[in-house]
Amino acid sequence: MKCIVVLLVCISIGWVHSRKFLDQVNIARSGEATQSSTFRPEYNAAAAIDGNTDSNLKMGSCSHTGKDNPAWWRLDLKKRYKVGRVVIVNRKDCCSERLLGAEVRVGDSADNNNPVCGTVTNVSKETIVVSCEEREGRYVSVVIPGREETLQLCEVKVYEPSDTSEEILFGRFGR
Ligand SMILES: [Ca+2]
Repeated sequence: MKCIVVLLVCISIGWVHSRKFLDQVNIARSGEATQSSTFRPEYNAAAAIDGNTDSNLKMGSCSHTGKDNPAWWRLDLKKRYKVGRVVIVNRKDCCSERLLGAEVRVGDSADNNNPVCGTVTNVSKETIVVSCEEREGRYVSVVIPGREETLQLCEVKVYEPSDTSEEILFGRFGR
């Protein structure tokens, strides 16, 4: 009997936490994206916030700049938010190394000149999670500083602070 009670309590706690994951909203979806240049019209900045995490460029859901210095992508959240995590889905069918050194910046400056909250140092996995530790701002930028480069983002998800990772549960299929 005692075991059953303990089991039910554990299931209940798990369910409450699961709801918490499900309720977390990707605030990037309601923002507006721009980028330094657009390689082809179908690779526009908005492709990185269309809710589709397909990492094959040819599927038409990745943003892709020309070769710029610096190459950048910027999301206007339309109002100030505290940012907990930024989840980037990198291009996987080719050229994932182009994202190395990219900085995620959060702040109120519309020219990308905001504090850096994380740098991409590993592109071995297509999903990259950057913790922004509740930095506040209206703009989230991804910038590749210091070299001429192409910036490709198959999805960028932005979450307000939370104590958990939706990616663990939903992975690429997250909202
Ligand atoms: Ca996409």
